[in-house]
Amino acid sequence: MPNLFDPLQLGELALANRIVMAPLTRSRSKGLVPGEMAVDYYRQRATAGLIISEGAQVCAEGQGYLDTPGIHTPEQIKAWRRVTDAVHAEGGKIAVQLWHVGRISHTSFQPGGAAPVSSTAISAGGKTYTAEGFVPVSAPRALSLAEIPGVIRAFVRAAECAMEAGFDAVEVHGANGYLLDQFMRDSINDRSDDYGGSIAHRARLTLEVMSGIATAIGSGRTGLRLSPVTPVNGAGQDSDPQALFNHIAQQLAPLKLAFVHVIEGQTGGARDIAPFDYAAMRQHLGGASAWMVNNGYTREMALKAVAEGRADLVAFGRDFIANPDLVRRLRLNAQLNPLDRATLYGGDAKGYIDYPTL
Ligand code: 8OZ
Repeated sequence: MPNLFDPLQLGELALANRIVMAPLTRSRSKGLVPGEMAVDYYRQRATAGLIISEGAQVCAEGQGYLDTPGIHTPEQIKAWRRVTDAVHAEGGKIAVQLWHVGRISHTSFQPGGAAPVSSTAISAGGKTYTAEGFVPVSAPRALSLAEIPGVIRAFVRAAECAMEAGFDAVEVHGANGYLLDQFMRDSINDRSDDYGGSIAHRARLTLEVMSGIATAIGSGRTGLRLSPVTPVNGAGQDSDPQALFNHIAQQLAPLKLAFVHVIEGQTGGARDIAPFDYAAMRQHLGGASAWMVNNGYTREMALKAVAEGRADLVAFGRDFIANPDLVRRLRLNAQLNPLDRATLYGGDAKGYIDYPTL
């Protein structure tokens, strides 16, 4: 029987176990560059089978929150190299999450104070955190057809920057109502060109990004995160998420990505927010990629999901923030440190690199 604590060959990566540190925004990157504390933070968590970094914007337009790191400038590559070297020195593996927020942004983050870009000109509603505190997200501008190749190029270039920075892999952020999700869902995408309308058209940008990256850096170092039914960030619900994500899985199969990472239910919330058959979606992948699951997994749930073959890997978010030695604690069935929510975003070492190990 497969075991959560056993090694796994994930595409090109030999992982020590199947426990993944989920991508987690921490908003501590002053000047949009990961700092000295980030080196310690990730090093402390290097016993994860795989670390997936916090979302890193693939271009300036991809930023939507204060102090999130980028992965598109020489300075950012250099800073991330310190992080990947530290994780590798501990024997760990680390992927960077490639992020474009689309309309979940504010003009104060955008080059020239321009409107954020999206599939649509309709606002997501809700707020984002800026230098001035929480403010409503800005009204977006719909990308023109001619601009779409530039978005794909930004993702591919960022993946190349990630390889230069020493990352073992990349995870494309296709979840949680950000840019790629803004194209996939008909609850957001109101286009009438080749990137809107039918399921095939709405899936197209995500699939072109994945294909472009797999060609550039190798499919065995490429993964994708999806969240078929989360309503966060004004995403609502697609009219037929099962058909949409079955199609995406089927189209991904020939790419043979290292992994597909699925958030089950509402991100950070109810696992049963809406009906969705994840096993059916996985079947459309036809075993082409490892299947990574996430959202509120306990030790018991994770052990069972892997043993029963329902998942190849399990990603833990909040537990990894509060427990740098989470893998050891899960092995020993030891108690977990509680999460301090007040120190999740921004701030200093407190709640970042001072959680105790056993
Ligand atoms: C929390 C705060 C800001 C961003 C996501 C990247 O939900 C995020 C995020 C989470 O995927």
